[in-house]
Amino acid sequence: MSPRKHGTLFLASVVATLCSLSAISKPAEAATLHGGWRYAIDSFNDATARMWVGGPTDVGGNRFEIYGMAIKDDIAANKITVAINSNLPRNGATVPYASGYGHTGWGDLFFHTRSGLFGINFTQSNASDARTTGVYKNVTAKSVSLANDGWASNSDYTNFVRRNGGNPRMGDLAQSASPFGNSTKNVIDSGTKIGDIFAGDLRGLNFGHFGARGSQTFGFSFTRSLLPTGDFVATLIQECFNDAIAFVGNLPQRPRPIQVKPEIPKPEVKNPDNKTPITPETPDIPQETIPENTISVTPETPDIPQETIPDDTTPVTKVPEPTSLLALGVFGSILLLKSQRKSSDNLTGNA
Ligand SMILES: [Ca+2]
Ligand SMILES: [Ca+2]
Ligand SMILES: [Ca+2]
Repeated sequence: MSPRKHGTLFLASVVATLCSLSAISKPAEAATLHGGWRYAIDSFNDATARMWVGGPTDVGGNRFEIYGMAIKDDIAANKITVAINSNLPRNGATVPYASGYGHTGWGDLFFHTRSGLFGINFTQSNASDARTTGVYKNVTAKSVSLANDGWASNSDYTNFVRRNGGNPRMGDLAQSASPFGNSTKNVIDSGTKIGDIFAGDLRGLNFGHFGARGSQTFGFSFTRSLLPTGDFVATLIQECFNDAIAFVGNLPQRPRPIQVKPEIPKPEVKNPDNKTPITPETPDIPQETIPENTISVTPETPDIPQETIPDDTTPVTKVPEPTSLLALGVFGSILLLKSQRKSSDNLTGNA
């Protein structure tokens, strides 16, 4: 692949003069959530750069300085957006080398995951062996550092920065904790392309909130489900190993939609052939029998008149039998007739 692949993919490159709405910057925190983006903030003084052709190497705040990386995980849209804030443009720069000038660009963005190494080539202007920009799986990495007037090892870089007053750091990780160890691996060597990248929507991004003020901010998106869920470390290292950043993150599993359904017993139907039991499909149940919520409601016990409930502890009140009632009625009538006749007799007597 040509080291210069100036293509049409000049995506969403914006200058890092994003309005810093919050005037007060919090101290840099690793992978901090702010406005829907998570940020890994790098050391602001750990980039090395040759000052002129054949000249000495400068440390801190130069054209290679990386300030931060932000990732927005949009689960609903199945999209991940990555943004970088640095002084190095997306397509790199032509810079002084030990002899003459050369083009030094970004390495590829790697995702170190439990399912192996993934790589994202987001610029055609680098020496990646990725044929086109995009997302790659089953990736191996290699170093192109020495070909870019860069460092032979992580420790060479680290020691030089320290000796010159810089604070070497790899974003969320100590410089010595690089997933690539002491190597300067920084681009894809081999892999299988599984998806494309597309223009990133960088709304809400605010590196200035963390004091990151690189002159260049750019970003890109890709389909979230191309990566495995779970913990990851993303690393981005320049071709020369002049600065590097790591982002320690986690991609949570997409939550399943919550289904509110009543529990319906599934009768087990035996297979007449005595083979594996067949679970029948849930039978259609008339709508009115399905309660609205999952909480099963025990129907209230209907009101029962107290007197109809026999109670062993209390004596049962004897109810007169119908024949006795009839006898009482007849006897009463006779008494009434007798008394009426008696009083009638009295009245007659008095008259
Ligand atoms: Ca830096
Ligand atoms: Ca190069
Ligand atoms: Ca760094």
